[in-house]
Amino acid sequence: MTITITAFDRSPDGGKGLARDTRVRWALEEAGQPYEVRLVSFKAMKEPAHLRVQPFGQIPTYEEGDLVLFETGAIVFHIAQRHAGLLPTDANARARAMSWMFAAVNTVEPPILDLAIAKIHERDQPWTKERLPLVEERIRDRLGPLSARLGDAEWLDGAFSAGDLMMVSVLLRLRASGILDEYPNLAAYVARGEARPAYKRAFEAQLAVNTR
Ligand SMILES: N[C@@H](CCC(=O)N[C@@H](CS)C(=O)NCC(=O)O)C(=O)O
Repeated sequence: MTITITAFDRSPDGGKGLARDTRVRWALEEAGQPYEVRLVSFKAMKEPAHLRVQPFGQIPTYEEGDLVLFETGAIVFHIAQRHAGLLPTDANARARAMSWMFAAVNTVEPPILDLAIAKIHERDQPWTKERLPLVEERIRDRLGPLSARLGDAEWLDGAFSAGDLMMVSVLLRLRASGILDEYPNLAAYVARGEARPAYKRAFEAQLAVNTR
């Protein structure tokens, strides 16, 4: 069955790979699954046809026959469950990988998003200059323990998993801020993720869309 995902017609990042379709493309590449992409404009994302697929008018989405999914955590988990390569076979190790997936989207991503919002959408607000250091501190509150847990390991819990795929994807958004480099083992962890052939294919595919 054909898998179709949605992505920005023109990503605001111009192809840096930070839009969330990249993590879905990456999961599909790791799983060796071909997919098609339906590009949507900002206007189309808020129209009824797209809202039926993604209630919040966002990308990415995932369609496979009758199955329609939104939320990257759910999409990557679905791909990981259906195909080998993204979740361990041992039940307990699988459950732990899921903990890292949730940690990525629920614990680490929110303060990173706050920083993007503060820098882009709230940059002209009179209180932004005062607020920024607080937002950055909340990111460090997450990266410190994450860095301690990773230590010298290659991945968060044994072999590379969907947990790492989500965590690396979330951390990538921090690179431009310089905060990631304060944690050399996390910067190296992200670089290991980016060095994976599947990531490179996903990155190139989204770049091709944004440089066409
Ligand atoms: N929690 C959602 C977030 C989706 C999301 O924020 N997508 C962004 C692109 S990376 C988007 O569509 N932004 C436009 C908007 O929210 O209007 C997920 O992980 O899928």
